[in-house]
Amino acid sequence: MSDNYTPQPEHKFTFGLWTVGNTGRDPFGGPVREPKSPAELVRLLGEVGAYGVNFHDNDLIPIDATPTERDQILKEFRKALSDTGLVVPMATTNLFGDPVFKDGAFTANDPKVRAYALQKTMNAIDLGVELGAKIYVFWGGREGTETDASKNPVDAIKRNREAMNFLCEYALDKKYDLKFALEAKPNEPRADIYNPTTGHMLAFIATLDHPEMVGVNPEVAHEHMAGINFMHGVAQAWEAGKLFHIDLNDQYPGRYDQDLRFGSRDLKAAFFLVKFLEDVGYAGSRHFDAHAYRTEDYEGVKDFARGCMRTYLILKEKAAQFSADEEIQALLAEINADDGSMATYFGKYSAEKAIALKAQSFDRAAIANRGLKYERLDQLTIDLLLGAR
Ligand code: GLT
Ligand code: MN
Ligand code: MN
Repeated sequence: MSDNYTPQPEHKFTFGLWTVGNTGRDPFGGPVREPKSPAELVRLLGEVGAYGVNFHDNDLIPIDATPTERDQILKEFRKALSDTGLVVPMATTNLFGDPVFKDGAFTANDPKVRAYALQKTMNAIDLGVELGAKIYVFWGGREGTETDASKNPVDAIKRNREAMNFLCEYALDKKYDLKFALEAKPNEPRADIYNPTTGHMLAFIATLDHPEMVGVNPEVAHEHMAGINFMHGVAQAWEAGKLFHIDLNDQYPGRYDQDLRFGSRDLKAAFFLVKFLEDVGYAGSRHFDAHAYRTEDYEGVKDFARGCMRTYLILKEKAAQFSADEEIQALLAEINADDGSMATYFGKYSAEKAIALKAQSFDRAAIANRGLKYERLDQLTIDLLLGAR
């Protein structure tokens, strides 16, 4: 049965192989689910109605696979894609799992590690493009420190920049139709990670040789770990033309990286995020970078995946309801009322404007006396979210 909450291809819901393939291992305990092959995971995603699947090079091809094993895995993966109709919109490199990356990849102090990271990424880009990826994510989970005695952060920034410039040139040289999306995270697995927030990433991108082909991949959990408003960061990326991809999940602030089901922790923040993405017409993947609770078997993993998409679609409906709600809209119109009397002072600077504005008198007390009705507006939003309107 199909309803408003049934995922459709146009919703662009995607999952990483590492998300539904997560076996529940954590720092305190081993796996609780048997691993599934990439092809099996594609079929699971097909069953729950996802549009696409993303992967790290080594989610698909183990780091030590032989060429024959590689061919066999790829054959089964392609077959599963064509049987289910799933596509591969994004790919990425695992630059954090292998012990060689214990001091980072592009920012490691050992030049052999830095060179190997570039080589591994070029190969992984080839693999991703071969399977159709148009977005390539860089999450530098190990690009950080435990002790700042080990590395000058300016060196780390320069090494990171050099690597990104090299890889942009590689993609251009190969004539790949590919854009890069940089994903920030403040900490974990390193004690501190460089470029810890989406805002830092945006500033870093502006310093690259090919900023036009590099954007961001903000993740809800990562900005919540930093205790900041995720939607504001997303909006800033969007306004700068840099929202190339998004990782949706949920997270309590101030804790380890929880990667909870989308909307399961802070529904109100999730609502304003969905509302933003839908209002501006964000056309990229809605990628769920989360995993099922460790308590679950694979039926629970499907419940988790279905839940992510269902919550998104319910919130999308709530966003439309917000825009159509007469009382809410009347309040917004009142709050944003503008009699035009100040228009002459805005826009581009001129000396005349500055003189006129300096001569203008303002009744501060009268202006400040006006109540802004945000309490009522917020409660109407809450009523709407709780189904009381
Ligand atoms: C890892 C991390 C995610 C990144 C993935 C891409 S891997 O699971 O926690 O946030 O998006 O490298
Ligand atoms: Mn992520
Ligand atoms: Mn995460």
